[in-house]
Amino acid sequence: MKLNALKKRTRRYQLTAAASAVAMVSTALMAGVPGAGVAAANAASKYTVVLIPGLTTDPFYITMGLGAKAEAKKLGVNLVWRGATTWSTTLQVPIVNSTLATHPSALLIAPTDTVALFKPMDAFVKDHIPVISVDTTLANQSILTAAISSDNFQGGQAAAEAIAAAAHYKGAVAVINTVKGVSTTDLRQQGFLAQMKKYKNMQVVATEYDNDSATTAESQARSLILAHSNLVGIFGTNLFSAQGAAQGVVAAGDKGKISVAGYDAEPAEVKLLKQGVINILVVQDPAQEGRLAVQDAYWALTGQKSKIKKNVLLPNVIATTKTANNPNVAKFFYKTHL
Ligand code: T6T
Repeated sequence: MKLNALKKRTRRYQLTAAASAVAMVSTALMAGVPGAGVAAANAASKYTVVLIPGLTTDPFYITMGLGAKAEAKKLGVNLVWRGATTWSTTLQVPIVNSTLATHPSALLIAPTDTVALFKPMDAFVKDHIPVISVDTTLANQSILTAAISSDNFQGGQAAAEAIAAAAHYKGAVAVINTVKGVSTTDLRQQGFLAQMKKYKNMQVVATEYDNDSATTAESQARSLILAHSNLVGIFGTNLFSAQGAAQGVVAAGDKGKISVAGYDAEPAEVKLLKQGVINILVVQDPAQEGRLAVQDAYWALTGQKSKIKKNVLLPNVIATTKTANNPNVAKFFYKTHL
């Protein structure tokens, strides 16, 4: 399926009662580092599922790992967690390749590039190992057993609407994105730009790429503020971009003047949201993504493929400065430890 077709999908996930045929055994879940071997699988379980996140140090993926771990425990499969500590295709590809050498039962992965990861992931499929993308995905999804993500296009639209409303639908805005060629953040940007087009008195004056670094995003925000005196808002398309954008606004002394719409919800972002520096956070449900990915792998391995939904887009949760303390919102905020 084409990547942009994702945004048209509105199918919501369904949790089906987990199959109980396999006895519950303990789960192996370990923080991985580049070059480290796959964690020892529990010999008692028949299945070992490897989860390779975009990066292991990001609370979004840590929260995903927690959901996956809980589901693996429930289903009695071993879960191995390994990946690079920074967002890097150059680092992720060899990790994927070395994981294949261990012949896991299934691969769950957030590919760091829509194209570059196709071949390494396809090598699993050629080896009859099911592959499920979780969070990010490939441009060519034909090889995937399933693709689980959030509604990223809608999230970008929600961010645009929040900034526009705060500025009374007038003024200049900018996007601070991570890296080109990432399915999730590309779609968020597309959603944001599409929504902004609807406001005739608003202009998008810049789109920056921070390479997933909050420090870079902060200096980009400061430069944008200096360069555009009519700037009314910045959209940071992920955790690091949003955090950096907000810190840039504070450093420029423009809190309250320039609104920030961000993505995700790790502690520093939540603090900035409560302080009113960030106006809105588009919060995802990574724990649920992790649970669903493990469940799909289990179904693929146990002859229950008909239960798998090929494309799942989870709805976002919108957190604002006003709702940040609401327990129904706060329960979605991300965890920082596996
Ligand atoms: O926003 C998430 C994730 O959805 C995206 O694909 C990459 O960035 C995050 O991990 C947050 O840092």
